[in-house]
Amino acid sequence: MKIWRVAVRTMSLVRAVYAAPLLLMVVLVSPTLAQNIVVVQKDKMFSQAEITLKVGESVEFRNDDDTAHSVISFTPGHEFELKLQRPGEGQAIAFDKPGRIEVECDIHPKMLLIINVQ
Ligand SMILES: [Cu+2]
Repeated sequence: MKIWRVAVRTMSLVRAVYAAPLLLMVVLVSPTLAQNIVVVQKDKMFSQAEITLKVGESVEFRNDDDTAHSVISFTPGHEFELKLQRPGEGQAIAFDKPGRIEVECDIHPKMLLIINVQ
């Protein structure tokens, strides 16, 4: 019985020794992973009017509406267009240079989102 207990204790120690570097790796790697800010399209509006992110971070657009939306920017130097998003669809886009970007939906002209990339 005593041998069994020692074996169990040893196994726990082995597990802890292996788990510690893994845990440390997760802690060290996490800050370098780009953050994903979520913007929802609902009731023909973006969920936020303005967001701020760092260079390299991305925004995920999720259509929780009952109608399709586009996601498009005509801001000089920051032009982009995501494919038409039907209800339930989502897409992410990363921003790799600083700026103030106006994002619109060309189906619903009142939809506007300002993205500040720092
Ligand atoms: Cu729209």
